[in-house]
Amino acid sequence: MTINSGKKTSVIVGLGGTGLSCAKYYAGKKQKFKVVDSRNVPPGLTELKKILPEIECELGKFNMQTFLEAKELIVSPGVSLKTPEIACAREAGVQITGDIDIFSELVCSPIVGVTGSNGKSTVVAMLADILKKANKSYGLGGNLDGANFKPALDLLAEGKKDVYVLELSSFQLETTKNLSAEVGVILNLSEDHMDRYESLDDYHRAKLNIFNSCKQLVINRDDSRSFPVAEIDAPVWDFGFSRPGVNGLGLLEEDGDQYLAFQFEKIVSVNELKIFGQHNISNVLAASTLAMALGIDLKYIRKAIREFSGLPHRCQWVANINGVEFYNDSKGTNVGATVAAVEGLGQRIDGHILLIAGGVGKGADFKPLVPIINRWGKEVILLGQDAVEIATNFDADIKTYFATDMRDAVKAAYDNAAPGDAVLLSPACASFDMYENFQHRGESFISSVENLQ
Ligand code: UMA
Ligand code: ADP
Repeated sequence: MTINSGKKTSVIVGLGGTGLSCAKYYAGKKQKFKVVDSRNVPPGLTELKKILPEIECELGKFNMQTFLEAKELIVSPGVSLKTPEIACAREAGVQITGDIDIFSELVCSPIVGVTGSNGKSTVVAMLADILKKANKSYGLGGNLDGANFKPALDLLAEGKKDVYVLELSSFQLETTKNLSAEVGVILNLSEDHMDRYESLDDYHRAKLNIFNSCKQLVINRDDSRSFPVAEIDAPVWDFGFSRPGVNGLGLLEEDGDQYLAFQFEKIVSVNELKIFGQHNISNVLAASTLAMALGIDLKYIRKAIREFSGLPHRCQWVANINGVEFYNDSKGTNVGATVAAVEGLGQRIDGHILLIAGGVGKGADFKPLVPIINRWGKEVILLGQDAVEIATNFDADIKTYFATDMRDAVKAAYDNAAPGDAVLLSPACASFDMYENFQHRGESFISSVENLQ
């Protein structure tokens, strides 16, 4: 392989999925680069050695000199810009970028950028279904996981698409200075990743990069943190639970029924949706508003949202055993998500909720769980690293149980449940103290439920 000459080298920081996608892209461009990762054996190493054996890798503790001498740093989302080597390089004038800015500069088709604390994967999946119904080709990537894992730059190998739909995390947005999306949205904002950010404002600041050079905006009327903070000269669409306005979607009441509507036009009745909970109504409104901003006809939106049955591990129904329902919300990895899941399910069932929670709390404040557990809960079953810290928040009359593992947690919940109650796994925490990822945790819950039968 021929490498451009020139003294300075681009440095790809991180060799996970993102780093690997950047390496493939830079190699294709024949651009000089090296890869660094603070892990001794990063996940992308085997693949990199196979496809690009000549690329220099520095593994283990970061070397300050490498960062200071770089032409530019392409930083992976898992690495904070506050990492001392990156902060010093930035101070010294080294350019910092990320895969999303590189991607957005390359593609000509419209990009839809979706961020927010919760609901991103659900909304992008629903939007993809709408685009499919409308016969639009699309690329779906970014902060998706599991079977849908697709770093943005890997979308380039799939050929040109009519639209690109990117799920974007605050980590990715830290390095995204010029997304130039056709339409961007912050779905909602509540605490997450407080082990990486100094404050909610710090986290919010990263999210706001979604609106950089945006051509159209979507805002959530019910969450002022979804609004841009600077004046942006672009059309604004909105969604929320109140009646829809001129450029917005919302809910209309008629004869005791609730309808999702655009202006005065009803789209579907809430009863027709297959997914439940206020949070999911908000997600449907968001996906529909994004589609409208793209000029998609309402008939396609209507068809897709009626059929959408939700993603696995998000308030997913698992079983009914002797009148006790079991729901897997393993993707509830922060407090806001668990609050939404408990409220959504609490309103739906006759009995009470036995909540299985716990794991890595990421520095969160668990207090917002207290009122919803007081209102809808019967027992909280805790497991994982931050189980004790979570338990200290609850009122004395809330029954808590410390489980040794998932099987124990599920059995304990079932033993105390009565017909009409629901056992809900919605951990409010990350999973990596006990599991490979949230899918693995959800599967462990499902197999523990099967084990009861
Ligand atoms: N890491 C190091 N040293 C390094 C580089 C990374 O210790 O030098 C660690 C990080 O701290 C992190 C892990 O390695 O814990 C992975 O980091 P990465 O940047 O290599 O991750 P990728 O494999 O590139 O995956 C990233 C996103 N991961 C993170 O932001 C942690 C994936 O989102 C995303 O799908 C992928 O890019 C493609 O765009 C996952 C995620 O957990 C699903 N996201 C968080 C979330 O949703 O809450 C934000
Ligand atoms: P993300 O991709 O942002 O993590 P998901 O669509 O995967 O979002 O949903 C993750 C979890 O967040 C769900 O399991 C549910 O508990 C909760 N959730 C989903 N949508 C919302 C929303 N709009 N508001 C609050 N919580 C939500």
